[in-house]
Amino acid sequence: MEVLKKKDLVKPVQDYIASGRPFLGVCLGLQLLFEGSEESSGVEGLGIIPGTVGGFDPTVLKLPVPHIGWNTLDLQQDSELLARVQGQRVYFVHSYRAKADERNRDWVLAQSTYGEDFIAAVKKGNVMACQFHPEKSGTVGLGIFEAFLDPASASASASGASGASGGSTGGSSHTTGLGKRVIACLDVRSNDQGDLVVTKGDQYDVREKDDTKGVRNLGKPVELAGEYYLQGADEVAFLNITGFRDCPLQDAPMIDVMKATSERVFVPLTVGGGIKAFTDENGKFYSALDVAAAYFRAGADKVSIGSDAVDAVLSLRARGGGQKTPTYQAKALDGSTAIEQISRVYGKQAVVVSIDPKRVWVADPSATKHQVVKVTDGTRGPQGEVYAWWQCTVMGGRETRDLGAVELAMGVEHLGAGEILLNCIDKDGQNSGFDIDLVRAVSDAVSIPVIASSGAGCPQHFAEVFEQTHCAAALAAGIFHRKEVPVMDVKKHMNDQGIPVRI
Ligand code: 1PR
Repeated sequence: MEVLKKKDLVKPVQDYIASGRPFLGVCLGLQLLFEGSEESSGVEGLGIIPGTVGGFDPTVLKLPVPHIGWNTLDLQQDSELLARVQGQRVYFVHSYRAKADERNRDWVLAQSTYGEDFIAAVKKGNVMACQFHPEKSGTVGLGIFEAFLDPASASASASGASGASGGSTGGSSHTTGLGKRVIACLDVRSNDQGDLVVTKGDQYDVREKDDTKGVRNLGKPVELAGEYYLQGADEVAFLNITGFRDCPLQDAPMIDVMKATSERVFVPLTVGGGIKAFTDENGKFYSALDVAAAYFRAGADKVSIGSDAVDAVLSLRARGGGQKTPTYQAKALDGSTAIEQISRVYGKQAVVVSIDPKRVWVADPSATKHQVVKVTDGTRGPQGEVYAWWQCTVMGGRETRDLGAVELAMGVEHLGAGEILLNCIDKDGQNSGFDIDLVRAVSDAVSIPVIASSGAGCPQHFAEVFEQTHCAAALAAGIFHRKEVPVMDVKKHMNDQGIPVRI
């Protein structure tokens, strides 16, 4: 609303809608149609639909917030717009939602459920809007835009629609509600010849065993992203693994990768590596928000912050003390961190924090100030230890910090991060399964979604991590790059196990 007001667009938009010409709002484009939102109290919306937008409350829902991922729709009216969506999942990413009531019920085109029912789409006359993102919902979503542009052809094709979704094989899922996500990850860096390549490490070491061959080269980023999209990946993540030492806005190959990818991949894209403030050699300062904004303009949906998040939480703790189980609630936020700045402007759902922890064994929980877990996966430390904590690292595992992964996760949630990408250096590239104890410890400690990462070697590993922890998504790299298992086979296995998933 601030931008619409600044550009004198409030009245023109209201007049356009009143004229009866076709209007399609997406996400905030739906929320703006209401009278206001708890997200910015006192700010008037466009006032087209009666009611106020409220927030999902994780303490009431007992679910992570933001609501991120692929969910099913419950259609309340017949419409060409959503005719082809029946039975398919579409992509949502939001912390605020509008609810149906007696004043706005005639507007409700579809509802969805996330611990409670909320409005997923509205329609009255020629005014339509979706809370979900058609542009990120694969071919199902693109079909919604086609239906908006050409309603007649949409109703004709709907009657014979097979309902195939973007990158799916058209198989049917027997579950409803939010699906667990499967994310394909591309670790990207320049090889010794200076070409940007997808690489993959073993415990973060990306060089071939025979070092004369240099950095492992597994393909081209844009092509591989396109392949995983067609295989049914729910999201694609790019991590510029040497981003911490480059200036991402100067020599900007990752920006070009995002632009090219977003023209052919219609699921959410995350980019990480080097999301931090920097000063170039001419002394010009760029804030982390400038860097993130360049990536969002290039087509990224989320940015992932690694090393800078560790520093941010260490300084938060320095301001408020470093107790064993941190409760950050009382500590003032000063707006100085990248997480706070980016989430204020783009919303917390756009800020992922990537954690790169290493397991540290301890003989006894009293031997460390960090939050310790009794390990259940049968592994033991070198002296037979059964207790461990996971130490945060920075710069791709090159340096450690005196901070545990659970403490970091709680700290970044407090700073305003919307999601956690939880890697594990010990498990990376090992194909022995996710570190279930780590994923459980972190996903139980926060109320934002956690993406389990590192170690996937077969479809059963994905089912295991979803069955044994509260993680919202699982990410893998090597298993897909080595072409051992296509993404859709993982998802079919999950579906066979009764895990909700988009297939
Ligand atoms: O610190 O903000 O510049 O961000 C750097 C980013 O680059 C971080 O997200 C960090 O995780 C990542 N990164 C840095 N070095 C490496 C490396 O591998 N040498 N990659 C690296 C991290 C981990 C996962 C990997 C999973 C799954 N890669 O993303 O894809 O472990 O692998 P698997 O399925 O093959 O086991 P900053």
